Amino acid sequence: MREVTAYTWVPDFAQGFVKDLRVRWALEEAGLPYTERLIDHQQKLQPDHLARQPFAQVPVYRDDEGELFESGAIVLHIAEGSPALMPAEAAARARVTSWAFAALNSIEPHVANVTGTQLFHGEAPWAEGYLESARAMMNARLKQLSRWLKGKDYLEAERFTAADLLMASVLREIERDGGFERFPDLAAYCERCTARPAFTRALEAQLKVFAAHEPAPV
Ligand SMILES: N[C@@H](CCC(=O)N[C@@H](CS)C(=O)NCC(=O)O)C(=O)O
Repeated sequence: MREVTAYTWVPDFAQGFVKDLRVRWALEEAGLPYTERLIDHQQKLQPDHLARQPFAQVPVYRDDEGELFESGAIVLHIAEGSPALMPAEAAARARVTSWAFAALNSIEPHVANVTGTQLFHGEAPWAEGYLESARAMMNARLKQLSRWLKGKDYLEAERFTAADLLMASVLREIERDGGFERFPDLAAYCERCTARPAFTRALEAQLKVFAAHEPAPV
């Protein structure tokens, strides 16, 4: 069995971006069926969920081998057993792990500083000044990533891996705010990854849940 814990519903700005999408995408790429365990924003605070995800977040993933949290760890776990997401050779597998950490540790925090400030603190008096420096930091990282990807379709040579899945998941956050204007090559890379049918299926699966749990208008 494979089970993904996700939210019943989130506000519009988050729909299509909740991080269970990464897990759904990995499972779709691997061709592995799964069931959903849906929770709301009260249930995420309850002891039984905190025992599964200490930070009151989603996703959580369960399969016959055990239970995991953190989307990156889950995607790598799924990739371990999936040739669609992970090369066979040991050195190449280790490179995928390097790039997975790079996506989540070297790129995502800078992206989150910008997008989180825009979404949650856009009106704050300090936002404009902070965003200027946060954007500069993010763009410095994106420039380095762009340099690495020059002449490559994917992070490691010819083929899509779990690392591209995570990197594209991070880059999509920038794309929605027009942050790719200076990086058309990264926009093309992100598009190449998210044009995959497995991504479309994963996105549809997430959005279908939200549509089914849309709160009644007040
Ligand atoms: N590092 C975690 C982050 C998970 C995360 O940010 N989850 C969000 C939804 S995308 C969440 O559940 N937020 C609710 C909260 O923090 O209270 C991962 O990648 O799994």
